[in-house]
Amino acid sequence: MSVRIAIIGAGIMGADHARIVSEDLPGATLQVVCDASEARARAIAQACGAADISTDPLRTIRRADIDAVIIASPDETHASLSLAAIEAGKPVLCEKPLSQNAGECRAVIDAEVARDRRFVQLGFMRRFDPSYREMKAALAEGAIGRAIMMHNTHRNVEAPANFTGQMAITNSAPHEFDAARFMLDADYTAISVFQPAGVDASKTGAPVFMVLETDRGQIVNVEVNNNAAYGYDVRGELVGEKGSIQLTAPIHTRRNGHLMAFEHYPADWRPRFAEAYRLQNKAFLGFVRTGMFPAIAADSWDGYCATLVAEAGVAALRTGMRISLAKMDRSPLYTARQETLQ
Ligand code: ISE
Repeated sequence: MSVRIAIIGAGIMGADHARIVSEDLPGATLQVVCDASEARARAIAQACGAADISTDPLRTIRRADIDAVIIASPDETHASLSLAAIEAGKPVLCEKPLSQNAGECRAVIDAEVARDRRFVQLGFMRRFDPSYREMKAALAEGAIGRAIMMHNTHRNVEAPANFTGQMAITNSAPHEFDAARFMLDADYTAISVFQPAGVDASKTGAPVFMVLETDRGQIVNVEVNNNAAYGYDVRGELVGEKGSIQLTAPIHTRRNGHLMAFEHYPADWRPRFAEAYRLQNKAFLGFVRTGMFPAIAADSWDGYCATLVAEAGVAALRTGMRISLAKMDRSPLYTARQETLQ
């Protein structure tokens, strides 16, 4: 039987998930599109052939004709809606961040631990991206020896209007916090945050440069520039003792002319990570079907770790200090890796 999915939030990512479920996910049915705006829910539902629409997320989650939920509503609703899905016993694919508040992430973890089951697959989709996967596989094969540093660059064309000064750290950078932590198989011990002189820090999307230290002695740096103007550009380089591995974006053509070469940059993250989203959502469908949490997916614990670093990053930016992070013991629920993805 087809897995009936509700999408909560019909903004940029909700619409993309609706498209993936309806076009690219055999075995899944787009049952309900729910949004605070009925008109937006209807538009996406019509475009993607959803059976129904709603403006009430809690009722949607509890509906008997819903097997699983994709949460793509604003960041501040992610944790409470994940909790509602856990209470209803339904698996969730929740967009990142799990919350911008570590206490709220903890509440989700507590709810899962109480039920001795993971329900939340967190949308750190870069773990599924072929370039990050190849980097991780090459590292595991010993191609560059011991990994000692990772450089990360994350640029958007323009920060969305609802962005605050902190969201470079709490909304954008969590992708790198998670990707580097996953790549290096390490936890962070400290973060320092720098900002170029003269930028208006209260302005949406002011650039930040972060330096993180891991419990395995590695250094990770992350530049987030949400007003880079020229295109969506994510770069990464993993440096080992015997070599380095750079990510490359899926570019299909290069134009040559006028003594120059041109490559195309996408306007936002969706084309760059289209395959990552597709593979992530496919893994989620497998999770719903089998109950086995996908081996490489991020869970609530990973979301909690990213939010803790983000909170420390915000404090580091405010105070100009290097902020240490305490070592934490994770519940055995989050150490189990049951499923191997093909
Ligand atoms: C946005 O929320 C995303 O998740 C995108 O992947 C990221 O590139 C962007 O910076 C975030 O603001």
